[in-house]
Amino acid sequence: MKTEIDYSVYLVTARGLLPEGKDYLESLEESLQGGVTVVQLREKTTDTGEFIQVAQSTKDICDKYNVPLLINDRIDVALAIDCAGVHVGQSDAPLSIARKLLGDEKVIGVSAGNIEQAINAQNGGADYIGIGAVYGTQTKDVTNKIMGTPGARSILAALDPQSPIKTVVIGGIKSENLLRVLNGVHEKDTKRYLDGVAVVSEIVSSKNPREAASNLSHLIKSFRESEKIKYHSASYDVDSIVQEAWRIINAIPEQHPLIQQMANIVTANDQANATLALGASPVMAAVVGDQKDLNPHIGALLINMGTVSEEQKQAMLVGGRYSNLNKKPLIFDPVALGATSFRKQTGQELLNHWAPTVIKGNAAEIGALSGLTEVATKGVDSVGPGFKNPVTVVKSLANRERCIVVMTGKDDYISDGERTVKISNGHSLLGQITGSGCVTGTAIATCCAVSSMTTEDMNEDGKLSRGDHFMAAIAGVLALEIAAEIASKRDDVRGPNTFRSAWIDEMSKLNEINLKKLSCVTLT
Ligand code: 3NM
Ligand code: MG
Repeated sequence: MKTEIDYSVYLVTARGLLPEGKDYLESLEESLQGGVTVVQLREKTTDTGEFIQVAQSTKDICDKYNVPLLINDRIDVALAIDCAGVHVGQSDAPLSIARKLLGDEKVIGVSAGNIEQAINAQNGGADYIGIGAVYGTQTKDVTNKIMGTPGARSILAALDPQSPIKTVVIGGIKSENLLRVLNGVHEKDTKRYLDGVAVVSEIVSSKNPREAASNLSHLIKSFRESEKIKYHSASYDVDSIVQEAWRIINAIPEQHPLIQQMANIVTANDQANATLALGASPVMAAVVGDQKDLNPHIGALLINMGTVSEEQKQAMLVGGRYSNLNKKPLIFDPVALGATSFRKQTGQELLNHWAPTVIKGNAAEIGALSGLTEVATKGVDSVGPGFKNPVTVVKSLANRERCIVVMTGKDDYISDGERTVKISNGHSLLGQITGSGCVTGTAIATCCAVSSMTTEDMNEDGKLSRGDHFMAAIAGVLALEIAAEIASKRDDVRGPNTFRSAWIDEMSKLNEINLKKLSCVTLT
C-alpha cells in the first residue's frame, strides 16, 4: 500500500549544514520529536555504499516516529531500503521512468519551478510537487527564478481542482515568514491550500532542531485552525451590524480587557485615555522584555508605527509573534508607511513576522501597503480626494493579507475580503487634532478584544485570534465617530482642543439610542 503522507512539516536533510558538534542522526531525531511529518534524504555527493547506509539509519529513526522517508533522486537507494518513495528534480529521472521502476505503491514527488512543470507532474501521476524557490536561499543554487508567494500561488491556481496531487513549497522558508507564505500561497478560487512547507536550513542548521520544527508545526496548526473560523454574527444587514456593534461596545466595561499599545510618542496619552473612557485598561508596554510575560494577559495588542525606533521595532516583532501564538487580536496601524523607505521596509518586515488581525490606515497608508500610488502622502497625512474605487482597494488588501482592512477618511471603508461596509460618520474637527486615526486604532483593538472574549466558547475551532473582528472593527470606528459627532455639538466645545477633551468624555457615555440613531453604515 502507498504510504499516506502528512506533508505539513517537510524536512529535507543536508548533512553539510549541521551546526558544529551536532550529529546528523541526533539532529534528525530531535526534529522528529519537534513535529517533522515527512523526511527527504538529500545527499548530493555521497557514494552509493555510504548512501545506502545513511539511508538505512535515517529510515530506522523515521520508523521509530512513524514518519515516512523519501529519497532525493536515487531510485535505487529507495528500492534498496524499501522506504516510502522518492523526490525527483527536473534534471533527475523523468517521472514516467521513476514510476515504472518504483510501481504504483511508492510516493513520487517532483520539483516544479513553473506552471508547465507543475501541470506535467500532475498529468504524469506525481503524488506531490515541491514548488520553489519561493524565496532566496543559500542552501542550493537555484536555477529557477525566485517566484515569491504570488508565483507559488499561480501554480496552485493552475492545478486541476479535482486532482489528488499534493503541494509543498520550498526555498528560504523560516518560521518568521511562514504565516506570510501560508497566507499568500493559499488559492481561494480553486480552494487549494498548501499541504505543507519544506525546509532545510531552518531545521538542519539550528542548534535546537526540536524547537525549530515545533515552531513551524505550531504555526501551521494555528493557520489551519484560522481557516475554520465560523462567524457567529447575526444576519448581515445594516440593523444587525449596528446591533452587534452596540453589543460589543456595551460589553467593554464588563469585560474590562487589558489593551496593550505600542503607541507613538505624539498620541500615546490620548490613546491611553480613550481606552479608559471606553471601559478598558491600557498598558503601553513597548520593550522586548515585557512581551512574553505580558502577552498571555492582554485582550489585544495595537502596534502603531507612528514614531517607530529600531528598539521599538524589535519589541513589535516579538510582541506580534506572541500575539499570534497566544491567539490575541493584533491591530496594525502602519502610520506614514509610504512616507519613507525606512517605514516601508519596517512595515514589510513586521508583516513578514506576524499576521495582523486588522490593518488600519488612511488612504495613503493603505495605498502604500497595497503598492498603489494613486493617493499621495504628506508626512503622516493622506492628500487629495482618495481612491476612485476604495471598495476594491480595501477588499484586495484584505484578501492579500487575509485580515480585516480599515481605511479611514471622510468615509471609512472596512472589509474582510468578502464583506465591505462604508461608514459615513465623524466630524471635520477630527482632522484638526493630532492622532484621531491612532485613537481609532485603540478603539478597534478594544472592540476586537471584547469580540474575542465574548465569542470564545462559540468558536471552539478557534482562529489566530477568535471572534468576528469585522464586526469589532466596525464597532470601534462607530464608537469614536459617533462620540465625535456628539462632542462637536456641545456648547463647551470652542475649537480643536476643547473638542479633544469633549470627544474623550463622550466615548465614556455612548448609549444604544445614540448609536442607533446616528450611525450611518452602508453595505457596498
Ligand atoms: N530545492 P532552505 S530550494 C532543496 O527551489 C531545495 O527546488 C529548492 O533550503 C527548489 O530551506 C532548496 O534552507 C533549498 O532555504 C531550500
Ligand atoms: Mg535533484
